[in-house]
Amino acid sequence: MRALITGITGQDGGHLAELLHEKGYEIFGLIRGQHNPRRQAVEAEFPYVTLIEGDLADPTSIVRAVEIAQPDELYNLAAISHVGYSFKNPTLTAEVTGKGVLNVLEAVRLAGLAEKTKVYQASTSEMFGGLDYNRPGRGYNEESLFHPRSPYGVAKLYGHWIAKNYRESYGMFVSCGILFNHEGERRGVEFVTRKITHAVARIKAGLQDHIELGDLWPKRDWGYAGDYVRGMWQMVQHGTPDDFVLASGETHSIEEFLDLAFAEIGIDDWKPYVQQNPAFMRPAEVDILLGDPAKAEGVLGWKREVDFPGLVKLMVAHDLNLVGAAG
Ligand code: NAP
Ligand code: F7E
Repeated sequence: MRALITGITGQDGGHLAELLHEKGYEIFGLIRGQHNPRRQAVEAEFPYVTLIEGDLADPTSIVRAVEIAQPDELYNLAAISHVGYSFKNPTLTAEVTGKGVLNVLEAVRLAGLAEKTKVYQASTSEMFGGLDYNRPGRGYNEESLFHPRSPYGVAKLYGHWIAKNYRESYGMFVSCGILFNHEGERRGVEFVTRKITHAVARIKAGLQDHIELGDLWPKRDWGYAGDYVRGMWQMVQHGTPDDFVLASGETHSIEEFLDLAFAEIGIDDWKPYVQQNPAFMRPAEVDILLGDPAKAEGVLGWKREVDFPGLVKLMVAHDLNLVGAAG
């Protein structure tokens, strides 16, 4: 089996490359930029991945990548994925995170692979927006209304609908995973969970004395990325293309994340170590996200293995090792 992963340098790209390698796939990864600073790290960690230069905003480069890879499965994970950044670069976000999906789907068609290549599209819980919390206590599912609250969420919603449109119009196998937040040791330090665990480790090591964050009350449905890429693969192996929510079914505030992360280094009261900085607040916030993964669990047999405390523990342990403060 041959797979093409866009977003190979990202968190999910790394976990998925590992999973597909274990399963014996020949893996191709799309990498952007003349001199991508993450290239060396990817080459070192995943020597079995063949890198192909291309940019989601450049349609011809995607056609070329698809022609080279001739993939049985294409996982479209590339995106401008940071919600805060998308407010500052909304046009670029629309081009890459939104229209980039169209470029991928068209590339598959233009390469004559519409019947062969199964496509996975990385949709997101940010499409729900948290305002229309219409299933209290149970969480959003595949039937819930969308109300995105950021340029990122709006761009992803375009990607989601164009993916469904190609499924319906051309009979292509295109499945959309509506994934709630998933984190882990590969998460970028610009996201709140990793920012916290990295800072906690550095505080333990005496390398910094506080952390600056934005709003602490928003709640997220956090899971472990390794569990979620397994769900992506299961969606693509399913007999028919469809949409699936992957979520933990629990929601926790950033304050709760701080409680557990600081407890790992023996600090019960984190307040003296946290300062609020408006620079990390967003023009519109998603207050609460909670997902209902019943369909994925029932139809695909998907099950997460890492729970919320386990996630915080593994991230802090990883970062303590990273900064040399373990033990
Ligand atoms: P990530 O770590 O931010 O990775 C994003 C990837 O996209 C990076 O490899 C980046 O490459 C690549 N990329 C950005 N712009 C590109 C462009 N113009 N052309 C080609 N590649 C480009 O994201 P992630 O957490 O792995 O998430 C994977 C996907 O799932 C994303 O689409 C994200 O929006 C979506 N998603 C994530 C979550 C989550 O909680 N993690 C939840 C729901 C959905 P560079 O190295 O070149 O920057
Ligand atoms: O923010 C708040 C922030 O940036 C989580 C992406 O993978 O998941 C991710 O999007 C919450 C928000 O993730 C800081 O305002 C407070 O309420 O870690 P985040 P996100 O926005 O939920 C979804 C599902 C995706 O699809 C996205 O691609 O934390 N927050 N203080 C902060 N957030 C950040 N980044 N930095 C802070 O200092």
